[in-house]
Amino acid sequence: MGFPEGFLWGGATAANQCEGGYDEAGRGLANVDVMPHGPERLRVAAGLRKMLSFESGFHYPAKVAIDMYHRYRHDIALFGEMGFKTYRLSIAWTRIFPNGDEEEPNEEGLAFYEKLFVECHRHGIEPLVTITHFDCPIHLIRKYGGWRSRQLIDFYKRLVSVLFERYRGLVRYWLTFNEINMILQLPFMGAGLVFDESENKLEAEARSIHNELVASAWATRIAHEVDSKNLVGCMIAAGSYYPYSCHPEDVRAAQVESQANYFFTDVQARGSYPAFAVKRLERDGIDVGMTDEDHQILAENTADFVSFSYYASRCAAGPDSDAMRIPGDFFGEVRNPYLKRSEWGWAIDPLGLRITLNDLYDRYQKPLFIVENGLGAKDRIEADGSILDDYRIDYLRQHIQAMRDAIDQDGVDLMGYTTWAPIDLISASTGEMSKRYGFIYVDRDDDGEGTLARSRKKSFEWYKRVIATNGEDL
Ligand code: BGP
Repeated sequence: MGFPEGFLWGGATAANQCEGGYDEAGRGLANVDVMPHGPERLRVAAGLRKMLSFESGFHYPAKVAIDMYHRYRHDIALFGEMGFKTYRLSIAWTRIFPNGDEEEPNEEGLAFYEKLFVECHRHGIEPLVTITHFDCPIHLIRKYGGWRSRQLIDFYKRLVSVLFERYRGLVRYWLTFNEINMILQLPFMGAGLVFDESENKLEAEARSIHNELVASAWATRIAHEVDSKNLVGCMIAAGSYYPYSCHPEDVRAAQVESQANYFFTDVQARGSYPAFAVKRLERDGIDVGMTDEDHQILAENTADFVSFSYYASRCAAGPDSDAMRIPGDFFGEVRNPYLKRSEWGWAIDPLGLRITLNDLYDRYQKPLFIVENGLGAKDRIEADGSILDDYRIDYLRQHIQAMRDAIDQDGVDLMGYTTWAPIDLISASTGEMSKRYGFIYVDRDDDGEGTLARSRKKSFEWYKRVIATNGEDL
């Protein structure tokens, strides 16, 4: 009993949040490069602000990030020391195709990731590669309007074909789009969308979503054609919706919210638009541009496994409810009174992870993979240089326990678990360093100052033991 043999323990990062080296070896610029830190960041992420530029006077964290571009050997060695079985990382599209629409890839970019994957294998670590983690080449945004354009499907197909060919034998596990459903909250980050005031925003979003879903299905097909050993997963930001109360209006509100969330994985794991989505599009008078070929590609190329991030459960209430609402909250606007929250207001709910695992497994009956889970917190350095992050250990311990219950008692098929993030990096939502997730501390502050030196926190030894005992010793 307990975690199955071969369970994939590890950690997850994203290129723009850790690599830096934004203009090295022929790399082009992406949307995530021009997102400043501070309050302006979320307006840009939401597509409400015209793209900024490096000259604007803001601090752009992705320029240097934690400099993993130059330090990956050292960082991967630390992951190896913790006993990682897998390391989830993302490819920066603009290292491979600097503009996104070239015919030929950039050899230096391809060579970089090849070295990185070889390094992983030297430490017995299987790479798990996210093809796009919130990145889209700026050129594709300027020239084609981002994922609004069907042409991006072709550019993405070219990208994935190059990756699958080049990394055959080095990479088996692939994810097509990180948190594909976050396009609803973060359309610039998720799809390179910047809105004109006159534009039908709903339609632009729906078309972009459709194009990404079709691109994802093509990627799955090409991956299997290139190497039958390839396994391709879809990926959403999960977290089940609870009704605020048993009032039917609250229950219905939770159902509607979860359908909107699961819509993405419904298409990716089942191969067609669910009935509620078809009706919704009809009601809104939106045409996503579905072709006969799209229908077929979606139907024939469903994901091999369903992966997701889990930070919090969510809560929904009917329009007349007296529930407390938090405008702009990422994880649902309704505050769950039974849950404690992190310093950033994210609800902490380990049992919610077991509930989410059951929901997803019931819905899709495909293997699941938790590819992000963790606690963003401010760390304090003690006089002797140590960092005693018991709060992080407690959070992870409770979530791992919930996973074990889902496996042991509910029979959920879970392939692996990668924490977000094994090393401190730039936060996606704030663009700052002080929201830390790592077992490894990085000396860098919110203004981009610091030596970038790495050091082990208390949680480092703890996670190492968890892996060594396959989740027995928590
Ligand atoms: C997810 C993203 C990650 C990551 C994480 C934590 O939405 O996939 O990129 O950053 O959330 O969020 P944050 O960095 O905002 O704390």
